Amino acid sequence: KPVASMGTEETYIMVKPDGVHRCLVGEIISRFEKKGFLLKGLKLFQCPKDLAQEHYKDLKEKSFYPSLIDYITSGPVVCMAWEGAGVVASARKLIGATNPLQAEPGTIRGDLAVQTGRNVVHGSDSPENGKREIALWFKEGELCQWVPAQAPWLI
Ligand code: FUP
Repeated sequence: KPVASMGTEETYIMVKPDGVHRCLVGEIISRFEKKGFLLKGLKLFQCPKDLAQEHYKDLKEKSFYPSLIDYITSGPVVCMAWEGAGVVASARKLIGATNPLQAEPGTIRGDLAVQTGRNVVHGSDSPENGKREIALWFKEGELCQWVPAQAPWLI
């Protein structure tokens, strides 16, 4: 079937190494599934240093940048591409504030994390960055263009 979802938005979501280590992968994936977004790509992946640097290049001048790169490359991450109307902003709401102590209860970080430097999950901050990050973390053959036959209303 052709890509009926073409034109809707995509975001890059990543369970960071602390989330994988703490066995929160299923819990985090579940939040996006239950919300009703469409999963387009998913893999467990040990991030090389150069990819981490490219992903976070806008933060290069920050004091926490070296420790951020060490953290993201410290163990496997779970890379995901999710699609849906308004998925970028909605996923950021589901994720909550960067500092987990300021994140609202009910959000992923609000419920599951305490430290900014260990905030369990990443979500793209704009549709442009969603596209950029999905292209950065996935090869073309790793993404599925599909429409769930039973639930086309999801997208
Ligand atoms: P977010 O978009 O919520 O992931 O936040 P940012 O893009 O501002 O920051 C990216 C990552 O840098 C955060 F997830 C954690 C790390 N960070 C720090 O370690 N210290 C800070 O003061 C800010 C961000």
